[in-house]
Amino acid sequence: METTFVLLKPSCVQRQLIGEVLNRFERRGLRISGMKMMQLSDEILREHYAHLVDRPFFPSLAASMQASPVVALAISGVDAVQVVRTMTGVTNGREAAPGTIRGDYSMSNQQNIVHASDSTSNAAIELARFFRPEEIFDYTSGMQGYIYGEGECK
Ligand code: IDP
Ligand code: MG
Repeated sequence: METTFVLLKPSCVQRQLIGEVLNRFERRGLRISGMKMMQLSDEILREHYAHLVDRPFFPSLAASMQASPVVALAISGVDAVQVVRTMTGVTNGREAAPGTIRGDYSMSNQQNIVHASDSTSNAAIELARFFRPEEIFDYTSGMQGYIYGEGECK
């Protein structure tokens, strides 16, 4: 089992798509192991998007991420990082494949509904940035035996 970090961006919250996007993760068989609504500070945004702070679009990106509260999620499953990244689709919603979250709900390179960790090491860093340890819950889904085959769920 692996846990990844997802942020439902203001483009998701404002468009009232929280339930719809959560439903996709749950229906896939992923487990929600942490969830909270929060308003992003300048400080956490600069850390989270440290690779983009020097880009000309950063002020606009920061404003879009602070336009409303966001929902931070810890999502668990076998290979959860890669599975969730694939479900998310490429950055630009106009180029994202239909069937992905961005490909189904976004027309934008910036207002692209979700953030998802891009590696297991970044997932660990991002989970620690947004959640205290006691806010992430390790429990077993009652449906686990029907979500994974025998021996598959390590
Ligand atoms: P990712 O979200 O697909 O991992 P990153 O390159 O890490 O993509 O960029 C983080 C976020 O920054 C994107 O999801 C998007 O909201 C925003 N972003 C990336 N490139 C641009 C751009 O060229 N213009 C405006 N916003 C951008
Ligand atoms: Mg990224």
